[in-house]
Amino acid sequence: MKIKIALGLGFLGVLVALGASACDTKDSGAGADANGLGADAGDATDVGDAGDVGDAGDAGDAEVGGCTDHGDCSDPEAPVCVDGNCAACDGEGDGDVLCADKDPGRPWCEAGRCVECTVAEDDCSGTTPVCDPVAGSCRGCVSHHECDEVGSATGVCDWDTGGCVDPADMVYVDGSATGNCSTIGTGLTSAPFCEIFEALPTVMGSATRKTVFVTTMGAPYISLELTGIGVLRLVTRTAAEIGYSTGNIIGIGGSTDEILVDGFEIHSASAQGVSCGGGAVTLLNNTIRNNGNVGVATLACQVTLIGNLIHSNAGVGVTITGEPAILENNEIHSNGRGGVHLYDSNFTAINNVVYGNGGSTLFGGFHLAYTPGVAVFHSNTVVDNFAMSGAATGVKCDQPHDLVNSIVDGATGPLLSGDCTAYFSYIGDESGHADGTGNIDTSVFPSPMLNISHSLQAGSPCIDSGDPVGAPAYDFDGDPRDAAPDMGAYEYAP
Ligand SMILES: [Ca+2]
Repeated sequence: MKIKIALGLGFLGVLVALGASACDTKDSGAGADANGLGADAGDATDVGDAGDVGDAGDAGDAEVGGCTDHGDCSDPEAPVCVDGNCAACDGEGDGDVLCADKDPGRPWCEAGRCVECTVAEDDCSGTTPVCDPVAGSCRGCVSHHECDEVGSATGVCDWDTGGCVDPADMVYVDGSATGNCSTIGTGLTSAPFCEIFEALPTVMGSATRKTVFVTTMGAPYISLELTGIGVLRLVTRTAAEIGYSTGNIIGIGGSTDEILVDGFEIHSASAQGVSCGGGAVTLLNNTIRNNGNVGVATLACQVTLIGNLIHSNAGVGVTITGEPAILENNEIHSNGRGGVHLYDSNFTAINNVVYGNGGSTLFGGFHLAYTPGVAVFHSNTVVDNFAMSGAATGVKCDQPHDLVNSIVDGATGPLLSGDCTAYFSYIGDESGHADGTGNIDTSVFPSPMLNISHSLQAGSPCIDSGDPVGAPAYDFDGDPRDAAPDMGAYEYAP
């Protein structure tokens, strides 16, 4: 109520009309109030109620409009009908009883609103275990930490369902010197396996996705061949390392494999960090670095990359060929042969920060080598990449591609080449591409004004200059974007 009161009499007037309109519609029985907010202004009874509404500004009085039952009260801040007025549920009587009477699905009174759940009541479960305090409703988890908060026994969020993983679907690996692991362990926390490969036979062929949870990695790991495992979730919350392979570190290749790898540091292979030749792979929140060839290389494998740091690989950071790819919120930098190569693949690339990639190479940041289908390039920041003379340091478009709400900049160019068209973007030079609508004129604004992290400085021309249509709800950091989204991966926060 405080917020609405602060908005002043004009807004209260709207609330009055809303209450009166609902009441009149119900009374008439015809549902014929087609005129909306102003239609009932002449109703003397409702105007009389408006006097009560004016009192809402007084401390402790939350009544905001006439009603005959709870169903007349559509404002979530005044959801129940008390003494003929819609009111907050915590004013008079037992608020929980009032709310349950109105809607058994929202039976709790919390801060004046009727809600499905409260954090204190711990009444969310299953695939919606988290009570969202803003919405007052149960939702799926979005982090492992949230599973801790709701008292999950495993502390692992199931990204497929939104639920926290059931203990029965966990297989533990703990190779710490002080641990109690065994090569013939059971995978329970009381008898974990020492190494990942020892745990794999217990999950192979499972109809449901089992979780192999790594607390501490044992002996220095060489490589992990996961082809033919089936559905598997491989998780660590301690950034356990997998590295030093003489080939690829993680290999996936079975057409029915669905492998999710979450939270690891995957590094120092002589070949690829992660290689997938079939099925599907999801990489979440991993660091993939310093491998001798490509960081993530896939062929005919469905790929989802979210929240990864992919850097300092000798080859390209990410090479995807032939199957749909989703790349969101990744930081991809300092890879020797370029940042991201998408070849003959439908793709969605959103909120990625791509910098310092390439050298004497055919491209720097992105190479979009693709037959048009689904192609979304939105809200990416691609800066300070390198390429051979005449090649695009930013984005190379082999076919027509739209770059939207993005920043492409750098000291060497051309920044774009081929058939790129920019919309609502900052492109640091005017050559090598077509201009759609909404772009920033770089002769007027010679710099996008980025911090070292590539977020936006105060006063950047990219602030509030993106297209709201199709903009992602969140930015690189997971912070919500406002109604006037910024160009690039970051939404500016003062
Ligand atoms: Ca903004």
